[in-house]
Amino acid sequence: MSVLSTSNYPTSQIGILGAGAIGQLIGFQINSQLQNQQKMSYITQATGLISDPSPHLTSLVSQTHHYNAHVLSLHSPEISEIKLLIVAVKAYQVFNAISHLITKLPADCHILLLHNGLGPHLEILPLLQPHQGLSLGTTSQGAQRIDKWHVKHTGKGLTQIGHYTGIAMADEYRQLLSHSIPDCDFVDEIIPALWQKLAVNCVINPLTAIHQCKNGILQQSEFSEKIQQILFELNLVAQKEAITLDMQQLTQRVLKVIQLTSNNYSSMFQDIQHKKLTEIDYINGYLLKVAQKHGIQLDVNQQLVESVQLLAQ
Ligand code: KPL
Repeated sequence: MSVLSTSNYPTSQIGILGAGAIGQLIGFQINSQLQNQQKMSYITQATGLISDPSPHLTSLVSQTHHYNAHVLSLHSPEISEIKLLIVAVKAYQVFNAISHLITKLPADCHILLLHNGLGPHLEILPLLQPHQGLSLGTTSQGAQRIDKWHVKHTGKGLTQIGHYTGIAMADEYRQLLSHSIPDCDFVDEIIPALWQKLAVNCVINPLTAIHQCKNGILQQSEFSEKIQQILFELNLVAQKEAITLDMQQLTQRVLKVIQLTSNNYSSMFQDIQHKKLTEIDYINGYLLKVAQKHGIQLDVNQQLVESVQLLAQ
């Protein structure tokens, strides 16, 4: 992997909103690409005095790496210098977080949303300043938070990023992200790529949460029909949105992710276990919302949403 010179990429100009497992993994990956001991900036909703953390990451080969980071609050003056904001909060937090931050960011700050599910890109459109650039992305890298500033990288995965609206991401940041995140592709058509990831989450997340199981259990034959039904309904809606999905490839992709992450507990399973809000409204719930717009009823996905909402009560 090549190392880029730091002069063009001051990390102080890159902010990561949300210091969860994926936010810290990406922060570490960007930081490792830079040559000198610059600090990553994590923006959190915390108030009051925040001391700089000493984050560390345990790699796939169990090596622990320490790196430098700042924590900025929403009121830190440094926010006005951020040129690339990577948003790695949960889908249901995106709108609120961006609405608090948007007027403090420079007008040319490019925003990259990186979360499970779909929908927040539409919610934040009215908040964007004229021409402000927005990219969307998805990653299937695995990461687990061991404690507040210690994250374990638990699985390799593909990261896809693409332009959505406004001014395109500056080349220097595209290059930085492609060089620092393993298996990171910039794609021309990000929305179909996000629908494919949506399909993965529409299957794995609610089924593992409802059946309280690891992802791998979904390989059992009793789940095959349900998986097909979920994907069939998803494809009906995708077609109405003029998104072409190859059902055979999509099924293979979902089964492959189940196999590759067989030992993991999905984020929705974990959210339910930890009594946290789930992203169901932005996964199967997003599908229902788009289906309703087209006058389609989705019985199987509707039932999944209701079951997860019941569990979450
Ligand atoms: O993205 C995931 C999640 O848990 O949210 C998958 C790919 C299903 C891996 O667990």
